[in-house]
Amino acid sequence: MARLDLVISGGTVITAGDTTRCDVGVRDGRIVALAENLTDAARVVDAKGLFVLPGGIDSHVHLDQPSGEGIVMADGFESGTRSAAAGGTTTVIPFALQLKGSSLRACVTDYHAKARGKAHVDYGFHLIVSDPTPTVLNQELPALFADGCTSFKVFMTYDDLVLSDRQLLEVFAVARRERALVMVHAEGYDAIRFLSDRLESEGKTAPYYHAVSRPEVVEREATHRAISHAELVDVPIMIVHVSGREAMEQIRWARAKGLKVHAETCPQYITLTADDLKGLNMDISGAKYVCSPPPRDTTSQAAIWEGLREGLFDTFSSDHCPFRFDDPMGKLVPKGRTSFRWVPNGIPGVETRMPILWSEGVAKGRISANTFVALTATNHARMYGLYPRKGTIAVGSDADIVLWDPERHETIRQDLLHHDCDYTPWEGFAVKGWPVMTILRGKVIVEDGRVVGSPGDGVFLEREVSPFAAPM
Ligand code: DUC
Ligand code: ZN
Ligand code: ZN
Repeated sequence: MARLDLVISGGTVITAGDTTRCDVGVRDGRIVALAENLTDAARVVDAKGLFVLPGGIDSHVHLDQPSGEGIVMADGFESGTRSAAAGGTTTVIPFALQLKGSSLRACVTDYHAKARGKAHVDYGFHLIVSDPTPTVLNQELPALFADGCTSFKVFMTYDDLVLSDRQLLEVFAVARRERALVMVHAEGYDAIRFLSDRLESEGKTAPYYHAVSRPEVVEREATHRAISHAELVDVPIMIVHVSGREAMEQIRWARAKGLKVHAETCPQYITLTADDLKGLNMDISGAKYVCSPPPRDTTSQAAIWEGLREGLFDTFSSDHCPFRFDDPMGKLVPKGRTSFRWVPNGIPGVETRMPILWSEGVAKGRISANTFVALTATNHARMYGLYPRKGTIAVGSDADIVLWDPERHETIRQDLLHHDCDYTPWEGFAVKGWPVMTILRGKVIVEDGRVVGSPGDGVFLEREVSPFAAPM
């Protein structure tokens, strides 16, 4: 065999299906050998005592996304993917958002320009459809799917994004016809508006009331409605960022009827609660935890674990949606606006996603290491048309690998992280298990917490049609 570029030697290779002691041989950015005693390589990395995992895939992150007047997202492609790489993630799929009144194609062109030459890890784009005009539905979406953006998200809430039931049905029908995978943000617009108005009129304006304005029933109702629309049109859907039992019950019910409903959850729903939004005595610091759906309570966390164990959840994503805290363009409620309603929704988490799931899941005996790999990498690749190029360790796959030290203790702190956000919701959170090396297509890009790769190492991924999209 010709000389290898890289050998990862002496580690334990973990995939979604297997755990094997073997070396990994890499040439030209791909895995070319899984065998014992590989030695003839330009570089040999000693992985004794470490786990060798597929690089993480985070299929739900927001980078450099327009976020409303006067508000700026903390991370663009450079800092967001730097943070991803440091956390063991080698592929991200952020969202190219259509601004109402704009062409979706133009938004995607802009988004390519934002990403080009900046990314430390590979990336694809989901689309966000906010204005489903006939041109968007019949020309732009089909053309963008053909260009490798094979999934899109729709919202059932937010003034700038919400689609009516009629519009949801129309975009679902296009997804069926074109074989795109639809992701749904399931929270009901009118119920949130009603509750928010009532809370404000009672003077309940602190960040905590964000959680009160979006109770589980609001998520449950929208989840049921999305499922019913998908049933009418006969199209599979993915319910993203599921926060607790109520929405899960709708998903179980749908699956029992034979409907193709997929589900994602996130670190916030196994580690945070609505009480975190109270901050210090109901002050603005609670805004650091404002995200949607909001974190619930410890009973919901237990329900989410049940779902992670039983396979209800296909993917575990960060929903990294970073806004700086001490910044008038971030979480600090913009001038003259006085309630939770104006706090931008979202928290940073692309770097802490894998350590949190490993520590709370694998180290605490709740899930196996193989399930961890499925939830953080393999299922994302399968769901979004990247498998087997990404998401596994197999001959022929891209050599996207993270070396994982299962014994390493860390305390998550802002100064450890690589994002451009100015806080982490997990400040002081102790974890066991940490990524010690990240490799992208055979190139070491993070070593012992130091980012040694460069912006531009990551490339755009044209994704295949999802095998979970509507059948031909
Ligand atoms: N939905 C997301 O997916 N991310 C952040 C905010 C939101 O509402
Ligand atoms: Zn959402
Ligand atoms: Zn999101």
